[in-house]
Amino acid sequence: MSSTSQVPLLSEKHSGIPENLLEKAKRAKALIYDIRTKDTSTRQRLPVVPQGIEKYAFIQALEELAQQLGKANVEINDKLLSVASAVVNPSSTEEVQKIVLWANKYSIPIFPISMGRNLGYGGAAPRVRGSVVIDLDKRMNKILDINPDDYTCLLEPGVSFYALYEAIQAKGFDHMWIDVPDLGGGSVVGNTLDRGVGYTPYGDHWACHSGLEVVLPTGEVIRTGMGALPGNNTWQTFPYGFGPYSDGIFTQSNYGIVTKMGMTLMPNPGAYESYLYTFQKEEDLEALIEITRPLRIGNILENVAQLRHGIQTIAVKGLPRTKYFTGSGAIPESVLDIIDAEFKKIPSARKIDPSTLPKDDYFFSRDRIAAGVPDLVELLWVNWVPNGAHVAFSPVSPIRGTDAMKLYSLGKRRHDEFGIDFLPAFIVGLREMHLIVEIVYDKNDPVKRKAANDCLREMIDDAAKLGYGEYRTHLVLMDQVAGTYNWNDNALMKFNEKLKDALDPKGILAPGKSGIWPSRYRGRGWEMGKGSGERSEGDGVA
Ligand code: EUG
Repeated sequence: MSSTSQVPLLSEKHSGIPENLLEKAKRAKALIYDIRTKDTSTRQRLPVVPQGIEKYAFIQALEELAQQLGKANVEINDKLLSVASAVVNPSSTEEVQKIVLWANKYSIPIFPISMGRNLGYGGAAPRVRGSVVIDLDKRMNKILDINPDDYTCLLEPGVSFYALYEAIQAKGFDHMWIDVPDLGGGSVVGNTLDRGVGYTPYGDHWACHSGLEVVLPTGEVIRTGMGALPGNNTWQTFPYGFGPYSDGIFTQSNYGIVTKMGMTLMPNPGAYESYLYTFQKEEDLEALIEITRPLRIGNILENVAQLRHGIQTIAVKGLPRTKYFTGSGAIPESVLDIIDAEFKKIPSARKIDPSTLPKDDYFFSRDRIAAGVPDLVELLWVNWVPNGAHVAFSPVSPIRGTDAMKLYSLGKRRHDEFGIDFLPAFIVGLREMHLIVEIVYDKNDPVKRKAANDCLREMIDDAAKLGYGEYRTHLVLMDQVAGTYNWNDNALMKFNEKLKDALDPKGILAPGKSGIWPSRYRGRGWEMGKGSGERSEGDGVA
């Protein structure tokens, strides 16, 4: 089979990629396969049955669901995702309701995904083994509305950034921009609900949404904001409606399944310019951040700025570290000196003239992303090592030099301790920045895998001691991260659990997501943290 046939086009499939990115996608894929050391596609496993239900009763329950939704839409999972027992593909909000009612009847954990990409924080796997994945993208991928006067749209979960961009172009609405994250293949709804970020002035996706339709864990359907008023025409233009603003509890949570979301679109500014500056010395980071803060808060820099480390800048070319360094342990400064020497031809910071850059320089990808044009280059740094996988450390701080230095040296120290290359980038929002540190490791090497996990767990605790917390995280780290948000004797988690118990008394929806466990799982050792290793399950359910 050619690699082309494995990369579906957007014209063929809702989850495919735009034609103009095909060559890039093929190259990205080839680079990964190039340095893969073992074929992992042949592993076969029987479905894993969730704790708390007999295998036979479980299979019977799945058959009942297949009768309701059609056999083709309920797939028992005997391969690929070994954590999920089955995948269900609903076509409508009503079918999502049916699945939720079914899960309540049999106390079966369900785990909704939008497109299941989540390449930044871990993919489509559920937290609890044996969960039934509700895959919302296969049959719920409609763009329900694009409004060229209000600059809004209404989306189902299976609409990717690629698809939204192409639909706006196809309608000739070039007076509107969308905002895209680093990788355009993900779901707009999924990314927004995970509070993801992009790089135009509309980069805070959650702040730019307006209106949700949600299936609650007990099967009722609500519309938030103006959506609760029948016959309204303001669902996508006024996000708040009347009364308590409930939208927030459906982000990074397990309180409901969002089946529709409104999103605001940005007016095309007509002209824009991307800047690339280079800086030679790590010690200059503090001053650089101090300079960035007033520029950003004052909106002189009108969008999210990225400050990337030299190694990440090399790594995003997609070639392995062995091209540059063949020793073990972290890459030494002397290797970076090659780049450093290049930069040092200039006395201080230097503004790069884009016309002097090669046509395929990453700058141009960033330039497109800054203008809301989706791309896919960012993840190429996973090729830094063979069978590359990654975990991210994503603490938030104010845009201050001292905070930048504290987080930077904390990360550097732990990376050196574990012999891992340090690939940090500061993503500067409006009044805050996320430090994103990507640990790239060989997923087939248990020693490297453990080092990555241990390093991350240490950094999370180190950061919390200094008052920094993560804005987003992976399934295995959710309990630990949630545990750092423990002010006033864990008052916030107690509140979250109270909401969970009220909204989801059977505890069926995404148990453990964001560290929120339903009552039937609590006190049975389901939490993961330092010392739990790769064990993800507790001792049964009530
Ligand atoms: C990036 C990556 C993230 C994120 C925000 C930005 C960009 C990396 C892995 O997560 O949350 C350069």
